[in-house]
Amino acid sequence: MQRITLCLTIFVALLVSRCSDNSEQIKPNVIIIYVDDLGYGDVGCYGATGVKTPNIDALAAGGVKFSDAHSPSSTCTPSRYSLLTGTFAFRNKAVVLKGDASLIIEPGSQTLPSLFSKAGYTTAVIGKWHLGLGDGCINWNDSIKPGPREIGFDYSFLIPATGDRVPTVYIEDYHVVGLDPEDPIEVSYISKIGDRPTGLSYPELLKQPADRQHSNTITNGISRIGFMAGGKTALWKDEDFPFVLTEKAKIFIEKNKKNPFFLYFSFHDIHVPRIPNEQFVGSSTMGPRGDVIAQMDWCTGEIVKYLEMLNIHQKTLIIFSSDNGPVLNDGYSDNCVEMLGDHKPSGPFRGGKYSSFEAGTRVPTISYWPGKIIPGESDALLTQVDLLASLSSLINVPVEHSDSKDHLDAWLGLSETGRDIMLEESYVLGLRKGEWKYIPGSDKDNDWIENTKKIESGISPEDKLYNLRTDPDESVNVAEKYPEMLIEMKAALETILGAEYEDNRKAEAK
Ligand code: NG6
Ligand code: CA
Repeated sequence: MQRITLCLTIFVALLVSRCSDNSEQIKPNVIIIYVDDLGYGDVGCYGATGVKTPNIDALAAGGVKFSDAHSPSSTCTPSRYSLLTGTFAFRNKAVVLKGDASLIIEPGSQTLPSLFSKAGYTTAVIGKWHLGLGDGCINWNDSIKPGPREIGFDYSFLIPATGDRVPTVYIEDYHVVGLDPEDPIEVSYISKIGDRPTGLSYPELLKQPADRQHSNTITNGISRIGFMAGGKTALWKDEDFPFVLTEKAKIFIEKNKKNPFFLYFSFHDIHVPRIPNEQFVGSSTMGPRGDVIAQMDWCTGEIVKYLEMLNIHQKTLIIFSSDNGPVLNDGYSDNCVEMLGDHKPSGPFRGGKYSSFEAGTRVPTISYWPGKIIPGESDALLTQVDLLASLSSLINVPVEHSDSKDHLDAWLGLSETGRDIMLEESYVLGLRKGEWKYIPGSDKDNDWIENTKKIESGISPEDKLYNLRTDPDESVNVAEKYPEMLIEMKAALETILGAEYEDNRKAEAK
């Protein structure tokens, strides 16, 4: 009798586990934790020395840590465009947007959130947006649309563009949070409006000195790009970002703990202005830039702990990554250069944000799904452009897409085979094929990146070919030594770009 009971118990347990396996396989929650401007070497498990990131390190230890995973582009808007649409940014000429730009994703088009919706998920974006809002002329005091809701998100709580651009207010679904109708918001990226002081006229009011471009309207003691009037009761406090955004994420998770959800949790950190909450001031040896890394690590840990508390961590796939590589001085004087010490934001790679060298797009990337993903490391060549096809395959709404490819097995650490050929977008395009990297010659101006940002841009007239296996920091151009490989890479890039790209380029040059 005892034996029969035992066998029955095992049988039922197996059945339950298979059923739950199946349902989990089809509908795990998915959270993309998207950090802004986080470099390859900026977290502990990737070699950071000036700051500790125990929560991210724990994700890497319990998940798959990727060594060759890439953001689609070396700047924000193009990367986010590609992440959400699965389409290369050059196809839509996506560039870093002003804070009053229109939505650059076609309403109703196929996007990551719309695919999740199709699979029965509740979807949300919380944090930095920077993909434009409205369809021409935004009235910040009215219903702001089209926006995230029109491209598949059920809920949105946004920093509309970046922390350094006006308007410095949150937008929840269609409306500015806390707006007093008697004090309407006006925004201009052309000329000064309203009577708020600017950084140029009142530098003594600033928490951090700024360059000319970041010296327009001051809000919360920080001068921004662009001018803004009104909206006094709605202004954000930069120091509150970690708490406000994490709280909104927790509320969304709690509300949806019983249904499958997709959360695109997009941090302001570690973009400029880097204004850590007092709780994190001094938590690194690198000043504000290190402190906001610690802050961002804390936010990551809060989400993981919350999933565990709700006991849904084993039903949740987390993908942690960044939208582009690192930058030090990006407009504000926050001592990031002086206090860097031996910390290497780009890790062993060359370049950084804005650059076509590897550090422009090669970013810390971790997949974490306790009980499902077997912890380990992977050298698979991956790009976030593929998350559209890969995650849609995970939730069983597979798509055929010309740019986004299904590499789900690699993203889950089940295979080391990622991309054969991979595009890296920046001010010029780069191409990877296995250990080879090609950067076409270009006559574009590189002065702004090289001299103002002090980042090696990768832009120069000659074609460049590197072998990353023997030369990971792209220091020896072997284009002349391997002419056949150069021809092969050129042809591969032309195939991706297509005739239309070349026609546009010629038309622009005229
Ligand atoms: C640049 C800003 C920079 C940053 C960047 C966008 C300068 C002089 N200004 O125009 O501070 O806001 O846009 O960064 O570089 S991103 O991460 O959103 O792409
Ligand atoms: Ca960025």
